[in-house]
Amino acid sequence: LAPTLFVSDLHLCPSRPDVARRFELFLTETAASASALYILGDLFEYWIGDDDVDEPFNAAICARLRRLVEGGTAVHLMHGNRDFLIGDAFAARTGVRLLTDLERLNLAGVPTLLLHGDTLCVDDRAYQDFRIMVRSETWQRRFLAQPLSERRSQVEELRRQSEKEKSKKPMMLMDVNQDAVLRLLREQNHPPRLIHGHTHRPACHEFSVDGHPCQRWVLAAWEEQPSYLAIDQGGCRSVWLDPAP
Ligand code: LP5
Ligand code: MN
Repeated sequence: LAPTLFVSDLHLCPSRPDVARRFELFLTETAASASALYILGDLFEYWIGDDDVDEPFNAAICARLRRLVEGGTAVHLMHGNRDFLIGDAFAARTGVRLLTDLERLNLAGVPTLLLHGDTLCVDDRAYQDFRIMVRSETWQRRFLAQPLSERRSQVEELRRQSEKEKSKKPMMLMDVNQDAVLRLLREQNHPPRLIHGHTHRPACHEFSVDGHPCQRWVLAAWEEQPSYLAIDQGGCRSVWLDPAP
C-alpha cells in the first residue's frame, strides 16, 4: 500500500528558490506515488490572504499542488502560524482539503494526532497572546480589508519583529511544554502517536502517559533540512532529502 506522507514548515517564498525547487521535486518524485500528503502548517513563509493567489510565485505553487491532487494524491493542509489566512478560495483553486487545527486520524491502525505545534509552546506567553489576537475573526476581517501592498508591508515588518524577538527568547521557552503535551494526550484518550512541526527540532520523542506509550514526531523546517515522514503498514520513518539535488 502506498504510504501517507507528512511535511511542515516549508516556509516557501520567492527569496528561497532552492527550497521551492526542492519542494517541486518532492511533489513529482515522491508525493505523486503516495496515497496522501499532509502539510502540517507553514507551507508559505507568510500568507496575507487568498486574494494573493495570482501573485506569480503563489500561482506556481498552487498549480503544482493542483497537479498532485489531479494525479490522485489526496492533499490535506493544516494552518501554521505564518499561513493561517489560507482559506476556501485557496482550497478550491488547488484541490487541497483544509484541516482543522487539531486532527485525529487512524493510520494503519494507529490513532495519530496532528497539529502544527505552536499551541503546545505555552511558555511563550508573548506569542500565545499574539496568536489569540490574530486568530480572532474581527482582527482578521480588519486586516483583510486593507490593500495587498499594505498587508504585505505590515507582515514583513512583523516577520522582522518575530526574528528579533526569537533571538532574545531562551530556546527552552520556544519548545513545546511537556505538561501541555501530556494534557493534550490525556484529553484525546491517549493516542500512541503525535505529529507536529513548528519548533524546527526534528526528532522522535518516546515517553509514556499514565502507562500508555506515545511517540511524538517533530517535523523539520525545510530551509534547514528538507525531509518528510512516511507512514505505512511497516510503521513510521523519517526521510532526509538531498537539499541540492
Ligand atoms: O514565525 P516564527 O518562526 O518567526 O516565530 C513564531 C512566532 N512568530 C509569529 C509571527 C510570524 O512570524 C509573523 C508572520 C505572520 C503572518 C500572518 C499573516 C497575517 C497576520 C498579519 C499581521 C499584521 O508567529 C514567535 C514565536 C516562535 O514562533 C516560536 O514559537 O516565538 O512569536 C513571536 O515572535 C511573537 C512576539 O513574541 C510578539 C509579537 C508582538 C507583535 C505585536 C504587533 C501586532 C501588530 C501588528 C501590526 C503590524
Ligand atoms: Mn510555525
